[in-house]
Amino acid sequence: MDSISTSASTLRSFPQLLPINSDPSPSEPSSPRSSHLPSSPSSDSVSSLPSVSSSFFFSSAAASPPHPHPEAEQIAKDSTHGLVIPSLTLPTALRIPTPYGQTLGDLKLLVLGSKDIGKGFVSRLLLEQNEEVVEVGPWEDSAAGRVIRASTDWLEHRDAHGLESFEPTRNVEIVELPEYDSTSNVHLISTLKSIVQSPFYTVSNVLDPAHRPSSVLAGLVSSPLTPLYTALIFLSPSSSSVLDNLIIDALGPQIPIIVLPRLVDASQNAKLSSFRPSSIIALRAGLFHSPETISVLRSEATDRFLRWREVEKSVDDIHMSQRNDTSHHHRDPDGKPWSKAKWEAEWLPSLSQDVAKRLREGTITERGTRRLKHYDHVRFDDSPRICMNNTRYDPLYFPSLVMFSMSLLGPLRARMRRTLSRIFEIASDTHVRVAVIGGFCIGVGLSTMKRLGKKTNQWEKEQKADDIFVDNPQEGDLVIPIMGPSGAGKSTFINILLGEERASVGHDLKSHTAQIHHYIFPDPHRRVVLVDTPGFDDTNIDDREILRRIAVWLARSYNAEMKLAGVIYLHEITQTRMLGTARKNLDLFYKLCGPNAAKNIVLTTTKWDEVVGEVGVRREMQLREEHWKDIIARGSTMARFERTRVSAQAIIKSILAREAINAVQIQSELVDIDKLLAETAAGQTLRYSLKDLLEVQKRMAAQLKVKGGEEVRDQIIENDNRIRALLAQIKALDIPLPRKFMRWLGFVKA
Ligand SMILES: Nc1nc2c(ncn2[C@@H]2O[C@H](COP(=O)(O)OP(=O)(O)O)[C@@H](O)[C@H]2O)c(=O)[nH]1
Ligand SMILES: [Mg+2]
Repeated sequence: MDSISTSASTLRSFPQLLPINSDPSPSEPSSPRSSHLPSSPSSDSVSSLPSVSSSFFFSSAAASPPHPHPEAEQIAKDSTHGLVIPSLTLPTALRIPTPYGQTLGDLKLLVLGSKDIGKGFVSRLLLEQNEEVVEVGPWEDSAAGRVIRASTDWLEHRDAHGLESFEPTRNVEIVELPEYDSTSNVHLISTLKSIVQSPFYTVSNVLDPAHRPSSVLAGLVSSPLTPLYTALIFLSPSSSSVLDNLIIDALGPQIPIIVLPRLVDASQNAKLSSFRPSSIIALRAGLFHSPETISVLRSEATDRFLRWREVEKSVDDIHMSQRNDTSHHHRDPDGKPWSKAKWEAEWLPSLSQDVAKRLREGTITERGTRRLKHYDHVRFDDSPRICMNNTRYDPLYFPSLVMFSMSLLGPLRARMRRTLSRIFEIASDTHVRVAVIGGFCIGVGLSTMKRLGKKTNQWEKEQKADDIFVDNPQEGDLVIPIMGPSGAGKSTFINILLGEERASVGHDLKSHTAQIHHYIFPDPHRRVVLVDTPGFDDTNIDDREILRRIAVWLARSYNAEMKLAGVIYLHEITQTRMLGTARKNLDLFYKLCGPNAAKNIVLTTTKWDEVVGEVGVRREMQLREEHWKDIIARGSTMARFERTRVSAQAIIKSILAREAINAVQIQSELVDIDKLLAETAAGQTLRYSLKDLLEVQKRMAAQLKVKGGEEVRDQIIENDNRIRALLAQIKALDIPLPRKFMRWLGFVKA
């Protein structure tokens, strides 16, 4: 019913709209996507029409009214039918496309919402009374869900007799995905994933697998005719459920998600599109009136696709190497044999998490088979196709058992909810109510008495006696943390800025910077506190402890209402690639700061005196366009520290000119939400990266043991020590089970 009323009301709202040709497979147009539509006639009289438009009357497709009988339709398709007398087939005039509509390109939207949320209104609001839309097709069923296609332009078409006709471009596609409810389970997510990923295979099959992500590739894939879905519009209920969050978690890395109404929970924001309209009207304005918004969405979709492609490629590589350990034919683009160890070092810690996850999923489509499987699809059928979900459901297969158990979680929770509501029913008895209220009051009284002493936040329990902090923190103080890998030049930056050797430089055994030291920068208006932080991967102190020190320092300063003027991130321009340590530091830095702090971040390159010629400039460009791209797009700036006081002062000056912020992500996570350190985004990222490292060390241990002999004995011992240290850190970053349970029940914010 919904579909009928939508089409009907759409038609009503377009008085000039042409009757819709319901033929689902219009013949491929021969002309390019440009329209030379003559000005729309204002009256139906033949004499008032411009001469060129006489061809309208001879067209058989879009410009003719629907034919009541199938036979008639058959005749209509025959071009000789165009020879009927014009006045008898006078059509309504075509709507004139707007210049923007003509250049919009393909817009493919997925709409997802839980049961009862009424998804139909989104497509109605997007298409109705939209001046860019010149034609709306009927609702159709597809494998992905109900689809409606609309056009913002016409295609000029010339048949064998040289007669023109105009066909709708049908370049806007809105797919209503199947609705779900709280009893839906993991199958839903894998189905959604395969829908979102179906065009990924189409694109990936036509690309050279050896070609790594580059700006040229990104530019091509994000063109206006890209087959990728532009965005997923997620209609979330007022209180988002665990399943809603799971969906955002799973699909956020695959497609730009736009949540309506805008999500209140800021912790999910990093996974969403940067286009966050406040209403459907704002969404429509962004999609149909703003070329910038569309290009942002397309490039976000492309980034996600390219990342997916990297993960798939690595998974394939691992499979190839497992199948054929002495792989002669498998070589990396430089012609050297592929080395797993090199690959691991290169992708630690970020990408390898995704690869490891994909390997665990067990749904690998290996390179050879995937080619074969999708070849015919690419060659003969360019329409998106859902990839079959390969998950195995052998009841004795361990992942199946896990999946099965997970599918029970929804009903289990529903059951608990029912039990609780039955308890409430019993409580409606007066006597029981009096007793319950009495008990409740006593409980509240006791806990208030306990809390009256002092409420201790989780982060306060992480403090240690030898932590150093500002003596008398004040509300007006401005903090500038300086972060980056060890040896990036943080201490040198501070010394040169202050004009004296205050911070100890280089690596003495005590690793001076491992403690967090602060220095006051002279400023007449307020106190500016520079914070010298240790980098992750300090030789003497483990990463968890470094995270603890930075996190506690920042939480204390936020708690004391000190503000953040900005954050300086230092990176050596001498680094040839963003590998291992550099990558880990950058990932953790992003998670510590969160996307909302981007405008106050200065990404600074150091050691320019150590690079020659154009090398530094080229690397700087690569940082801007690749590794720092997202954060720069959110407002971060780049600077060079040239080991001079002037260049250091310029950086501080540019930070002090910005509006200070109250808190970066980890500060609000610890102080406002009262999370455990292990629950923060940075804590979780560190845990993942430590686990990946553990895998590498374990594999190394196995290799050393196979090798055997006296000479590797010391190495084995050292390796075992490293494994033990990693296990201890990972354990310290585990979220305790009772706390997990409370989070699951929603008593503690996840
Ligand atoms: N050539 C050169 N060396 C630098 C520069 N900045 C720092 N260094 C050296 O890099 C090493 C590490 O510097 P340090 O400030 O301790 O780095 P931190 O670990 O980030 O505090 C020291 O030996 C510094 O002398 C620079 O701009 N150019
Ligand atoms: Mg230092």
